[in-house]
Amino acid sequence: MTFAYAPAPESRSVVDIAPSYGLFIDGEFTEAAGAKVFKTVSPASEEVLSEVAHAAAEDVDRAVRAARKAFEKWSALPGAERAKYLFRIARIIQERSRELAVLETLDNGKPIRESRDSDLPLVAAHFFYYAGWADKLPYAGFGADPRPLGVAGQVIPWNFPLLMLAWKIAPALAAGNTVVLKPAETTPLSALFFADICRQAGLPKGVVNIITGDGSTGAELVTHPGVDKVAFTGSTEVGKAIARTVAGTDKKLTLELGGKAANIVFDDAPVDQAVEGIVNGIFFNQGHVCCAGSRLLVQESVADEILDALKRRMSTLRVGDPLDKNTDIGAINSPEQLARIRELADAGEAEGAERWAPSCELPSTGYWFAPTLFTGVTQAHRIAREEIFGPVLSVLTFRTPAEAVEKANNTPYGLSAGVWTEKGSRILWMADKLRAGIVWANTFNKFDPASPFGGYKESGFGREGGRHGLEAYLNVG
Ligand code: TXE
Repeated sequence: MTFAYAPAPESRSVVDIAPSYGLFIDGEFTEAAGAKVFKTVSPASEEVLSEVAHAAAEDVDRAVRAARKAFEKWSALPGAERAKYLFRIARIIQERSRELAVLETLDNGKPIRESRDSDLPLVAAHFFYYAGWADKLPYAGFGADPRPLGVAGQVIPWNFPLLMLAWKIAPALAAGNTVVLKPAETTPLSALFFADICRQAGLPKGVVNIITGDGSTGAELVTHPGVDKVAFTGSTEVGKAIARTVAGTDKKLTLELGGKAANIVFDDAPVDQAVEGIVNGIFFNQGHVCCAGSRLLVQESVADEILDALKRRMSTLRVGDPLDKNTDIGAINSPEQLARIRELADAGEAEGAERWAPSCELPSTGYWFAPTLFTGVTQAHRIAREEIFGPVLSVLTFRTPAEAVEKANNTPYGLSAGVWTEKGSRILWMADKLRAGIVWANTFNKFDPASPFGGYKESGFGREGGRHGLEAYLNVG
């Protein structure tokens, strides 16, 4: 699939950020009850970008009621009519992609090259893809009369704010549900711009509602009795807490949680290609990626060669201004996340692993972490077991394919894995043995709206994307 992209954004002047934003409920921006607000900050400059309403419990209730009211008409529309709105939204996203890419980079800290070439095209692609499904539901193997679930309460994280929104909203609307979505507190802006896009597309009032706030707002949303389906992407800890509160209710639930993926390099892998895949696997989006290849498993016989090439490549990575088109690694999204990364990296050193980072000067304001490599890592080390969610790679070695599988699967997570080898039979064998929702072969971090994405074990359950992602918003039968 190819899309026409806007030319490279050069500065933040292409986006007009208002000094304050309200909640988007029933097609209108409104103040929060009690007028509580919070600030959203650029992680690269520490500048306050805007003040955003903090939803109170009564706002959550108002949003759920608006979604419930809108559900009657929205779910009764012919699928082809719902598709028209989704196509319109997709086209507006393309038209406004330059503005949205800059906005996302400002609020999140990710390099503009990534928001422009990866996030925004995928966001539009998801709306196009699910628009195509909306009028085919009765003929797609979901039974003669698949029905939407009702009101979806969706809580998303800060690492891919607009893309996670698209993953959640596009299938929900295509299936005939209405939505109340809460973006993360450090990256609320692109969801609020999306609210404006819904208005621009003429989407009926109440079909999409955006409520901003912290975890308490998220908790109020997922426990609200008027919510029929809960979809959450975030930490495993919060996901488990949500699963406990949803258990015993009639709500449907999908969870997309953490990961500790192995990127497995065999001795026959082309070195340059594998090194690019390793770099992309762990340094894309500063490593704030649930499916990041955060453990490198390299076959012992080529470990030195791969590590030498990897260090040379890491020395060329540019860390700094996310709006600069030449930047490879942008800002860490928040001081809290930076503290988490530092704590785990320090634990790696304290536990005896060897730390290496290229010499690079980090800006004096903002939140930054240099691309970092740990060798001499054992499976007992915290950096081999816990999700770091930052630009930190833990290197382990193996001798046989069976040992690689054993080490790759030795984690409570099971979201993704990568295999680098020229042997097709080995790829198939590994894909069968690896306990991961996605196994990439000779590539990494490849996404497509038609492919289901989701985890085994503590990485969550349910799938987003593809036909499976649609089914998660339907009563089938
Ligand atoms: O996550 P939280 P945080 C992992 C990653 C990271 C760690 C902590 O390892 O270091 O989690 O990140 C909302 N009920 N991932 O603290 O708290 C919250 O407001 C309902 C992996 O940011 O889970 C935000 O909108 N909602 C992950 C969203 O949940 C609640 C992406 C995520 O925040 C809530 C992000 C509650 N009780 C972090 N508490 C991935 N799978 O990609 C918070 N929230």
